[in-house]
Amino acid sequence: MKKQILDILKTSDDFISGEDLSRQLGVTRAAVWKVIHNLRREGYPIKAVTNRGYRLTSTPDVLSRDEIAEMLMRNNLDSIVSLAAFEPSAGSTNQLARLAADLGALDMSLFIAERQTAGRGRRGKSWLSDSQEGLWLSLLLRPVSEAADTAKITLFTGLCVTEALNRLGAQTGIKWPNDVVSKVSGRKLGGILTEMIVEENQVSALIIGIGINVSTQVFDPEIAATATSLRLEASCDYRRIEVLAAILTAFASRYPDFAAGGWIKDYQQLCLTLGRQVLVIQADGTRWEGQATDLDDDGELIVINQAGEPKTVRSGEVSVRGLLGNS
Ligand code: BT5
Repeated sequence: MKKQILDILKTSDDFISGEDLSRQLGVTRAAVWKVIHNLRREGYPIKAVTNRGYRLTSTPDVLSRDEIAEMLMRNNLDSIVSLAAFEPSAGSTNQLARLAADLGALDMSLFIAERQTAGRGRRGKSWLSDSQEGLWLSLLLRPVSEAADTAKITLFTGLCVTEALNRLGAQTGIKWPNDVVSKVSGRKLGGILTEMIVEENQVSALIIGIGINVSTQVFDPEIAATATSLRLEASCDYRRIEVLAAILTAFASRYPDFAAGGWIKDYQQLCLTLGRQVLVIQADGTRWEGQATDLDDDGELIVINQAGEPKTVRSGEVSVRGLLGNS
């Protein structure tokens, strides 16, 4: 009944009386009132006026199981993606996915938390996400194609996310390998963390974690100088459900071509690192500078060092000069 009442409110331009709702649905007015009360608690701004009834005053930024299920259907994604978990709060959606993988979760299972209390970045770094102001999700993939390693799928996902955000009117690019950054401010809008589950020397699942700051206006001091959100960049409101729809649509439409690799040239177009002076910080702490010129077929970065020699950068961390967010 909740979904029916919500659908009626969403499609009606005027107030609708409790009596009409109770008649249409064949329930008591008290039952209608209870549902309205619960919808308000979920965040739907429903105005109630005596003798007129109820009206949804705006389309709110509500993320719920029902909203996600409906969005998947609307975008013909329901046969591709299955919502495996939606939690008001979780440590990390990648962790939720990992536990579900052990229990046999299927390909394209989606895990979402409205807030994360222990969000993770790469190499033990943290991802600050203890608020409903962003989209925090993980996608579990399996069986894993031959071509899928964590590095490549991370780049691929970065491409899909960036294209999706740009389709929504943002101006974003990718800082190699996994930062989604604003082309305007150079600040970090989102990031991707891919983890691999290996069983008996075989990759049994890949977990792709995606974090996007959507409506944040004030950041934790730790990242205040380097982070940004869709809201801050575009000065307009985005709803998490539309960002989710755009990302899943982009991913689902490109994924069949992932193994063929032709997408690397599209990644290059959006990669803000190419053509820039970069500081390469290797895993052992060694630092050197050079000019990032290209990506090879595996998505590894080619950097010309100061002696003019091309070097392939794989595991070292690259920070890009001239851009903020050199995390
Ligand atoms: C990343 O790591 O950028 C990967 C972020 C992945 C987050 C998603 S959310 C869903 C899923 N569940 C998880 O637990 N994680 C994934 P890295 O490149 O290592 O960047 C981490 C650095 O980004 C931190 O050290 C901070 O400097 C910065 N940072 C942390 N939180 C941020 C935020 N909300 N916005 C912008 N920058 C942030």
